[in-house]
Amino acid sequence: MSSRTYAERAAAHPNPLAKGRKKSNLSIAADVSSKKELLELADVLGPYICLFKTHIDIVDDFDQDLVDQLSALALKHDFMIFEDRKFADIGNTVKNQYSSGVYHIASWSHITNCHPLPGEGIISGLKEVGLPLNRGLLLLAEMSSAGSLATGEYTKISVEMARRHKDFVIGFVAGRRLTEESENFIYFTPGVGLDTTGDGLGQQYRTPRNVILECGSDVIIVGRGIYGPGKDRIAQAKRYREAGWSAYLEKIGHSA
Ligand code: S5P
Repeated sequence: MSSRTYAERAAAHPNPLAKGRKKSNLSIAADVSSKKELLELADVLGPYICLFKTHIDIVDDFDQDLVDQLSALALKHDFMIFEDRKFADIGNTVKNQYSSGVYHIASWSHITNCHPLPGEGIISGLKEVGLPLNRGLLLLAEMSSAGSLATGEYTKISVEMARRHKDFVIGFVAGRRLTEESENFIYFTPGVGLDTTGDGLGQQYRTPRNVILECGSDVIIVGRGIYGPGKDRIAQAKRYREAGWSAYLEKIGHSA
């Protein structure tokens, strides 16, 4: 089995965010609750990741200095920032949520995501804010949790919505590739773990190999598998990076 390389697909994508990668298809899901821990994760794991995913609203002591420092670390280690905001409201509301409030997400987060649930206006609203800033959007076409309603027709229509907004929608959060490679959408898959199959709250884990090689995704998103209780986070980040990257090399037909 052979696929096009990330570099070939990035070169063909109209959104500048799809370009420029290092040899990692690992995103950390940095779900920690203090500024100190978040910045520490970004600095310590920065060398091993292509993307740093945040839930900024779980940080107890958020301030502007946090995003200033995080942005500096993104430059230092060459990763992008993805605020996993999962917008889900009407266009006008998400526009305000994306640009304003406490977090001013659009001002620092290179990528964010939304549920297609409310219909296409959600993309149009976010685009009004994000496009002038060169931001990119991911649609949640599927979810990793048990019993997710984002399946079947919902997933199919999500893809159609993305196709109508290719200037802003750079890809999907999904469990598998849903489009031809020639369409150049990037796939980000959470629910990745090498040691467990679930978390008791509905999360379901699959391996990097399954996600990248068998299901055709591009980026693995890993949280607790890297920094969960008792884990050596650098050792785990290296392990997931290696597992994700060797699956990618196998997919494009190179030996690891
Ligand atoms: O379907 C999804 C979509 C997302 S973005 N399932 C998910 O788990 N996520 C996010 O990925 C979730 O919010 C969390 O930040 C991360 C998974 O974390 P882990 O600790 O289970 O690896």
